[in-house]
Amino acid sequence: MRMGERAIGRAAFLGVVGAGVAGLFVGRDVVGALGRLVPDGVASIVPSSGWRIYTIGSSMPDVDPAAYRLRIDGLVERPVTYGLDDLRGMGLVEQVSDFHCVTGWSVSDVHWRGLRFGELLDEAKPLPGAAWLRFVSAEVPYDDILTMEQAMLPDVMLALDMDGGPLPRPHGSPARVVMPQMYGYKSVKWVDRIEVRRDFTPGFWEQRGYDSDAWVGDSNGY
Ligand SMILES: Nc1nc2c(c(=O)[nH]1)N[C@H]1C(S)=C(S)[C@@H](COP(=O)(O)O)O[C@H]1N2
Ligand SMILES: [Mo]
Repeated sequence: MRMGERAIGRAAFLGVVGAGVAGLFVGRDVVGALGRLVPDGVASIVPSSGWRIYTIGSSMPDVDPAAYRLRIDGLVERPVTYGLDDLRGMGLVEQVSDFHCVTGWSVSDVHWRGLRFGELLDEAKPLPGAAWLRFVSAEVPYDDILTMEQAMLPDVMLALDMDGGPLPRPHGSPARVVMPQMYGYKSVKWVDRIEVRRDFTPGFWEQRGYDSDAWVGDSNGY
């Protein structure tokens, strides 16, 4: 039963990714893609570091940092919208953590700077019953969801910076979730909306057979 679910899940993941025109840039293609898409300084660092760049579309979102708005709404006292300057004016924290994709690759010691969700939700004030945070990507229809408790764990953040510079576009500029305790599909890139919810709703990969509780080493994608 579990094996069957796992096989279906992995097949679905690979099938959908493979079907995309540019769903996955791997190996040497990463060099070309990043070389085109990120500043030289970053491109020289990223290709050797083991990252695979994922997107579900044929091109990744190109978000103008000046026009970027993050909306926090749903089960909150006060829906709020923040620009990048607003976010950078909050209490940014730094961390070093490992990143694991369910397909089997990992990157160690990634340096992130960003916001803890406690700080980020402070002004919006989640209402009683708020139990889930759904992260909506500018890359429609990618989304994923964490329980409020999971989102408050140490080392979970909305990252704005990575390895000493602003988040590169392929990694989700200008803001992405980082949830190191779970597989990478929980770490939504190009986040432009956080919906505070009472109830669970399955994320993009969860609709395709993956666990919502995607603990590294202990979920159906392992
Ligand atoms: N919007 C969006 N976020 C996403 C994905 C995606 O395809 N689209 N892929 C996820 C998966 S499966 C992984 S492993 C990580 C990969 O992060 P990277 O592309 O920065 O290497 O992003 C996650 N977040
Ligand atoms: Mo992944």
